[in-house]
Amino acid sequence: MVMGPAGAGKSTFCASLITHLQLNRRSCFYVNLDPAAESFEHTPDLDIRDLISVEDVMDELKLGPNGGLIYCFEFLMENLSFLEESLNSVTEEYLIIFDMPGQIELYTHYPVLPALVNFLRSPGNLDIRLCAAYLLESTFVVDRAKYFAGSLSALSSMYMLGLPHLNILSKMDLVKDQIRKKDFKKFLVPDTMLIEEDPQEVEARKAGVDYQPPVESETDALMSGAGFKRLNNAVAQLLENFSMVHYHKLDCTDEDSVGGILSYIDECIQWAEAQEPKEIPDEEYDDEE
Ligand SMILES: Nc1nc2c(ncn2[C@@H]2O[C@H](COP(=O)(O)OP(=O)(O)OP(=O)(O)O)[C@@H](O)[C@H]2O)c(=O)[nH]1
Ligand SMILES: [Mg+2]
Repeated sequence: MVMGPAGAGKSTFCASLITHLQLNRRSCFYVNLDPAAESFEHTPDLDIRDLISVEDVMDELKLGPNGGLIYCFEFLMENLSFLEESLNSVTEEYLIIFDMPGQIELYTHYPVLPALVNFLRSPGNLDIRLCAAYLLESTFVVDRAKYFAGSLSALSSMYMLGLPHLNILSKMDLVKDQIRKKDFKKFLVPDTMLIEEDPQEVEARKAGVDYQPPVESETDALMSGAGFKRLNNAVAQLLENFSMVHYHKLDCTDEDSVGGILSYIDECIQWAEAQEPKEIPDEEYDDEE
């Protein structure tokens, strides 16, 4: 189940994953659960828009995009046979890829996703071995506050869904020339130190030049005051105490990177263990003789 905030690269990752699976002769079943999606590189095998679309909901019920999305998910929960009819016949050989919407409330506090996950994985229903792939843009590391806010959203979705969970920093091609590999390593496990240090001061120290902090406006002064720092530290400490969020790197333009993430997913859902042993056709024995 590919999740994460708006524009994190979920649909692009789904497309790269499908291409990779096809090249490796593996079967996959692509489910679009974003009722506001517009276009796809690979046509979904099952599409929530065939049941309900945000556009229709917004027109008919006069809701905004977020309210419309929540309505669509509630409607899906009342019509689970839509999923059941198609997914029932998908065998264990298939990797089922759910492309999720980017509204963050789905992953932080709204109870509809845990209910959907329970339906998909419970043995009495579809009995799918699920794994969450939570994407966050790697460009967030440039702005520490964004990085920590994103990491908190990842933590809350881990906590809320209780699924095997992979956190992924996407779009690595955008940062790999800007941040050295060694410096990037620090962001793979959120660390309280990261919120305490001033990146410009660190750069200046490395270059051996004197650093003068910029003159602060009144708002800046408030945002860098002792109370604000303590609050930020407490948030960062929360992540460190739970010690649940660490990241894998993903560059969708690099096939090896997509393959690497797939191997983690396979491990989480124990894909290999679920495969039936394949019988070797008789002709192959004849060839060897
Ligand atoms: N450079 C680069 N751009 C990417 C990558 N992945 C996604 N993008 C771009 O980021 C933008 C958003 O990508 P999407 O895949 O639509 O993101 P999404 O998470 O599905 O977005 P929503 O469904 O709207 O929440 C698009 O312009 C993509 O081309 C990547 O690995 N590298
Ligand atoms: Mg998308």
